Amino acid sequence: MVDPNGWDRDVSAPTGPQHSPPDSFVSQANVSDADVYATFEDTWPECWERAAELLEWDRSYDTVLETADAPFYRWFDGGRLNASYNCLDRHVESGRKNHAAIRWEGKHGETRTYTYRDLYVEVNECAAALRSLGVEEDDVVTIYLPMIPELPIAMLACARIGAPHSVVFAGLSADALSTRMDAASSEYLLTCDGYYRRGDAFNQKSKADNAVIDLDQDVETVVVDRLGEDLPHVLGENERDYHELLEEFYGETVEPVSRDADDMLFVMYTSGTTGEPKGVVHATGGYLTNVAWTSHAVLDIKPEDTYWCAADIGWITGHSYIVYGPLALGTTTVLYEGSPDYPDRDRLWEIVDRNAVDVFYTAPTAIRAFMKWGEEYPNRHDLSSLRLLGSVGEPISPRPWEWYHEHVGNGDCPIVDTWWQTETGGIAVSTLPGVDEMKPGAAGPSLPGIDARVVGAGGEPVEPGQAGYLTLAQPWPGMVKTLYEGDDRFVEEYWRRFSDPEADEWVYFSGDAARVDEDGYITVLGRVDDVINLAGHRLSTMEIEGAIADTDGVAEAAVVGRTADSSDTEIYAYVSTERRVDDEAAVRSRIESSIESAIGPLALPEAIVFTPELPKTRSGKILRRLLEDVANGEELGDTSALRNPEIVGEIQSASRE
Ligand code: 6R9
Repeated sequence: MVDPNGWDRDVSAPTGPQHSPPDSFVSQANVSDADVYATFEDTWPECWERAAELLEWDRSYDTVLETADAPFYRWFDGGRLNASYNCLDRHVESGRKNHAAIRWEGKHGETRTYTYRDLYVEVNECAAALRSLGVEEDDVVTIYLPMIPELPIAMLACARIGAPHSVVFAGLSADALSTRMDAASSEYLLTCDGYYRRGDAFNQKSKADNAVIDLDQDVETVVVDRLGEDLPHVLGENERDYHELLEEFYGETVEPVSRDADDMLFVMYTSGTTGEPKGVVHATGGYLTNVAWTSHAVLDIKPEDTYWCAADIGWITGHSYIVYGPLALGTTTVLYEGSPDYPDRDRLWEIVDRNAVDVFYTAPTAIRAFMKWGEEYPNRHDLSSLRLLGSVGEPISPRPWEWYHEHVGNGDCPIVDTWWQTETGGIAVSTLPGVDEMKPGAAGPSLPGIDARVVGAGGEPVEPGQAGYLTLAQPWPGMVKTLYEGDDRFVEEYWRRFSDPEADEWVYFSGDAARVDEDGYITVLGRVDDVINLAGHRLSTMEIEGAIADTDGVAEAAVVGRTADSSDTEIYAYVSTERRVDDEAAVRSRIESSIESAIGPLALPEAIVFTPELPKTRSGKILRRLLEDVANGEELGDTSALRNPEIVGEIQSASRE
C-alpha cells in the first residue's frame, strides 16, 4: 500500500471560488433543508427509513440495521420487496403507464421510446422466457449486451424472478466473460450478434461463443438480433433468438417474486488488488433504497424529468443511475448507444437539446475531452433545459469543473461531484445540490447517514489538509454485502485494514487516498492499491501484468498509471524479456494481442517500455511506486532500498524515447 502523502500531484487543491446553488434551484430541490445532516446523525440508523419510504415493500422490515454478524450487516431485516415491481408495476398502477421510462438514442437518427407500460410488458415477457429456459430463483444470469434497451429489460426480468444478474461490459473480451461466468457458475447468457460503434458493426457473438466453449457448464444462450443484415449470424444448439423467444410469451405476465431485503439483486465483477476480478454482491433492499434515495437527494430527480446518465450499464454507474435509481423514482432515463464524438463532437448536446434533458451526469474524462474540443460544440445547441450536472468516476480538478459549469451549465446549474464505488452501491460523498456550497476540486462532505473519514495509517483522523486513507466508519444500506468468491476475501479486502474485530469495531476501507478540509469537504486523490482508474474503467494492474507475462518471451512486467497534468490516466507497462529482443515491435504486438484477448482493448497500454530488469527491493519486490514516478516524470525519491539502483537511469531514458 502506498503512502497517500505522495499523491498530492494528481489533484490540485481546490483553488477556484466557491459557488452557491442558485435560489431558483434551491426552491425546487427535493432536499433543501440543511437540518437533514443533523437529523440523520441524531437518528442514525433509523434515518435511513426516510430513504426506504421511497420504495414499496411487500412486507415491512423488523429492524433497520442488524449488526449481529458485522461486517455482514443486514439492512431492513425481515423486509420483503421486488426491484422490478418497484421500477415498473407501481408506476403503471399509479396512473403513469403512458409516461416515458426509457428514451433510447441508438446509432444516429435511430430512437425508441418505452413507456412504463411498454417496459412492463417486455420485462414480463422476458421474465417468462427466462423461466421457460429453466432459470430459477437465485440462478445467476449473465448479460453481455451493449447499450440497447434489451439490456435493462433483461436486468429487470431477472430481478422480477429473483435471479441475480451479472452484467459483463460488452467491450470486455471472451476470456473476461468466461472467467466471470465460471466464477458465478452461470448457466444462462443473454448477448447479441453485434453492435455499432462509430458507425461500424462489431461482432459480439463470436466473443460470446468463444467464452462459452471454455466453460465446463452447459449454457443456454439468448441472442438479440441487433444488426440484422449488417451482420448475419447462425444460431447453434442451446441458442435462441431473443425476439422469437419473446413472441412465444406474447402478453404473458409473471408475478414478481417477493425477495428478502438481504437476497442478492445482482453481482458485478470489478477489478481488485489481485488478478482475479471480485464479484461484488448487492442485496435487494439496501441497494435499491440507497440508489433511490441518492437519485432523489443528490441527483434531484423528479418523476417528470428527463434524466441522462451518459455511462455504460456494464459498470456500476449505469446499474445504479441509469437503471435502478431513476426507474425506481419513475422518471424518464435516457439510454445512449453511441460515442460522444460521432458523427460529430456535438452529439451529446444535440441529444440534450432534442430531449430537453433536465439532469445530466457524466465522467471527468468526458468533460476534459469536451473542454479540449472547445465550447463551440455545446454552443451550437439550446441547453437551457439543464437544471443540474453531475460528475463521477474520477477526481475532477477545478479547471474542467469551471468549464462544465460555464459552458454546459450556463453558469446556473449546480454541479455534484459524486464519489462512490462499485462496492458502495450508491453515492457516498457529494454536496447536496439544494443545500451546500460547491468547492470545485472537492467532492463534498459525507452524505447524510454516511460517515466518511480520512485517516492515517493507524486509523487516527488526519489534520485538515493532510492526505490519508478514505474510510467509511459506519455501514450504509447500499454497501457490498459480500464477495461472490467468498466471505473471507470480503473481510480481507475491505475490513481488515482499519477495523478492530476484537472490539467489534468495523471500518470499511475504500482503497482511495483523500484529503479533508476544515468544512469536512473531501478531495479524493486516487487509488492507493493496485487498481488503475482509466477513463472510468477500473482495471487491476495485476490483471494486466498477468496478461503481459503470458506473452511468449516476456520475463516480467510491471504496470503503472500515468496521470500527468491532471489529464486522463494512461497505462505504462515496463517489461523485461527473457532474452535480448531483436524485434521489439513483434513482442510489443504479441503483448497487445494478449491483453486484448485476456481483458479487452480498453486495457491496452499507452506505452510499453522494454528494460533489461525491473527495479526491485532487496527482498525481490518490484518497486512499482518508483516506476510510477518515472512514468509521471516525478522527482525520484530515495532509491537506496533497491537491489539494482543502476537500472533506474536506464529506465528513465527508455521511457523518454
Ligand atoms: C462509481 C465508480 C471507484 C473508484 C473510486 C475512486 C474513483 C469515483 C470519484 C472518484 C474522485 C470522484 N472515483 N468517483 N474519484 N472523485 N467523484 O466509478 O465506481 O468503477 O467502482 O470506481 O473511482 O478511485 O475508488 P468504480
